[in-house]
Amino acid sequence: MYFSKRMRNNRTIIISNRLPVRIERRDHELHFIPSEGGLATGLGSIYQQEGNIWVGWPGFVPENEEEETLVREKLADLNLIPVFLTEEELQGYYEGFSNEVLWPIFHYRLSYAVYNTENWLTYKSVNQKFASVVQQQHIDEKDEVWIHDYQLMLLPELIRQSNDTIAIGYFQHIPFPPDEVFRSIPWRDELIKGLLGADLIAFHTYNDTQHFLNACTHILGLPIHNNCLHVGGRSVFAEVYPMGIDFEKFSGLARSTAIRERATQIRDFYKNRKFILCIDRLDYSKGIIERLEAYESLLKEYPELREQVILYMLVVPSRDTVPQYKALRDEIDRQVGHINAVYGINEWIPIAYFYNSYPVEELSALYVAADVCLVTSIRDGMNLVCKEYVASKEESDGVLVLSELAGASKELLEAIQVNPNSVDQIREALKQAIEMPAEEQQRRMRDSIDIVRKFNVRHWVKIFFNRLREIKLLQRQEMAR
Ligand code: GDG
Repeated sequence: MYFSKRMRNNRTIIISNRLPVRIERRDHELHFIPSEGGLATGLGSIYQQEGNIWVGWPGFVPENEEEETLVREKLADLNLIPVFLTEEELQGYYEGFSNEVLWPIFHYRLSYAVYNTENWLTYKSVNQKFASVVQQQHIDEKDEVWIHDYQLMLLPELIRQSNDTIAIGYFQHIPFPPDEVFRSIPWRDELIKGLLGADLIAFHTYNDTQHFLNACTHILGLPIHNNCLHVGGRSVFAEVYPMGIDFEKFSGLARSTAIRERATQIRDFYKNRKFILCIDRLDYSKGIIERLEAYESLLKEYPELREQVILYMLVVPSRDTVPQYKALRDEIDRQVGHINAVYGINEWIPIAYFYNSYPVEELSALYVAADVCLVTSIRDGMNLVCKEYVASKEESDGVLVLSELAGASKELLEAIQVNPNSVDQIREALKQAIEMPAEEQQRRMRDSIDIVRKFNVRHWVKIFFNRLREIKLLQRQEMAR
């Protein structure tokens, strides 16, 4: 089912690299599994409304045209519009440019960037392909478009070119680096110009927003008034919208009998030892190696803690065809093997390490079971794991040890904050967390819970759209003058 102009007169179009669905081929049949991710939840109430759509790659390369048509039709029933990408396009746009240039540079890892003109050209052509798919949806000047993340930085301007007055918002889920770091990218001017097609450009933190604004003045020489840029007669705003989580979902799961029983089972299995939990995608930005070093240092410096603690580390497979990710995985295997071999005894293995992905119910049970949640990101746009942990702690004690370099540190001020590059700081924070009196745990957690509950993902969506509409109104009034 396609939407025609006649069917309705005002729509919201969400665009992201991935659609909020996973397609699996099992027993010669295709299965469509909705994503449970935070973005899908937050935007669910929007794109599922009749007439609204979500445009993105379905995470699936069809075998033939017939299969492509089938997928297209099935997705249309869910208000999802696919952008099909070939293996070559995925290689150049996603793995090559997005993950080997933008991801490392935006996470301050200059030496990890691999500049390749072919990949840049593919990134451009894939952004163009997204724009064409959006155009085919007959967008109207009254429609609203919300583009997500760094894979689609050129898209705001591409859509703007054929839609002068349409409302376009862009949200970047990862950090924006200082302008001199951003300058390293040979194609930086085009990337900024691409974003400036939007009316509202948003980030998780104040610093990211400032870095972006600095890049606009220092690299493109654009004048700025407060947080407002004037581009081709349009006012473009750069603002801070820290993303929240589906609080009710995580607090509800944590309260349920099934999850509580599962949490008790987990604790029993690990003999009620102090349970330190880490959950991350496999990524060098998450500081996994640094954390392992700190944990080893804890066992070395405080031998009395051996057998008293367990580090439960869940690493979710991600991008492991990119060489740096493969190397990271090997290094984690080596370090975990080393620590378990050197410090472990028959009755106790210091690290329970899983390279896997679990259902959200299991994640929730781990959050409930954990005495400590340890987040050591070297850079992180926000970090939702720590917020999910907080939301799961209304009825059980726990301490959050949080990197000061994760966006969430700007909100969760009651966490024990550490510099993730300091093995000593992480080690001492772990010790403090393990020994923290229950009363202090509860007091600190209560404050964090209040913040995570209030600034939840629905609130985030609501205030973003309110602001986008307000900006549009302002622009229209300016133009009418
Ligand atoms: C990017 C930015 C920013 C993890 N393992 C499993 C699983 N997860 C879920 C978690 C959480 C999400 O994945 C991870 O979110 P993060 O925010 O921690 O990290 P990124 O994936 O790097 O996300 C980040 C975010 O975008 C949002 O703007 O915060 O800074 O890098 O929700 O629960 N979910 C399931 N099984 C798992 O094994 N079901």
